[in-house]
Amino acid sequence: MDRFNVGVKVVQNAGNLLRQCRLEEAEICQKTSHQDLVTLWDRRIEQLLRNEILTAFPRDAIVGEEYPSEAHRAESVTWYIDPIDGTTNFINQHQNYAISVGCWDGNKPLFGLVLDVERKALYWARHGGGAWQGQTPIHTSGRRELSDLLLTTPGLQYTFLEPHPYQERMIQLSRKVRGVRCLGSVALELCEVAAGRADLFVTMRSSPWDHNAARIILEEAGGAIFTVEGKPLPLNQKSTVLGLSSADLRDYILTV
Ligand code: 2AM
Ligand code: CA
Repeated sequence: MDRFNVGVKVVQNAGNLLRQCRLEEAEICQKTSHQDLVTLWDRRIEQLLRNEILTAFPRDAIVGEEYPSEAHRAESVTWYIDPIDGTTNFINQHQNYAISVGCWDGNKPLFGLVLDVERKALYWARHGGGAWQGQTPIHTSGRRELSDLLLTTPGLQYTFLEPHPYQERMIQLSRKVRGVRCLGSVALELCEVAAGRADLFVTMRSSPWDHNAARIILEEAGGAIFTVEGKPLPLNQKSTVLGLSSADLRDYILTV
């Protein structure tokens, strides 16, 4: 099996396990605060993903949320994995959370997989092969007027309420767009833009495992991704993120 097929199999196996699990209160821990949680299942699923990927491709590197990165190995291929993107949703809603697996060869995208676990919806893209939800091709929306656009952001407080250098710009943007939605998962929200159900995505904080799978899907769907300053999004660092249904919107959004 090639990397893509191994990735799909591993993500589906992990999704089947998560759908069946019943989370106990004692399995929830605080990482840095009561708003930054991790569960036993984040760790279990990351272990499962790591084991299955490394069994098939022992020379690949893995960058995941819950364990230290594997040192770079003989191959230049790196898998960016988030076992649960939207942990708070997983805990409180048992829906609107994803498994995210992005595979890159150096800085060249290979494929991205984002599984909306409870909806059993797999978003996927191979570089140069378009973007898909299951068997259906997906594409970003053609909306271009600011007043027609739907903005999605995973954390209302971080984007609009807490002070940061772009706060005033974000508040202005929220007044000019058609509406603001907040799902609580970077990967799923970028896929919402990829599928044309939202037009803009903004977050002040995202990690490589949050966005490195969905960014491939968004770009293959016709969209574009930058930092909120409109710069190229780094592959290996935490960053702000601006996701767009089209690269044409970049200058328009940056001057709001
Ligand atoms: P997580 O569920 O994997 O933690 C909403 O909280 C979104 O922001 C989720 O995608 C969440 O990922 C991500 N997120 C939460 N805390 C974060 C942090 N400190 N830095 C970057 N992303 C974070
Ligand atoms: Ca996570």
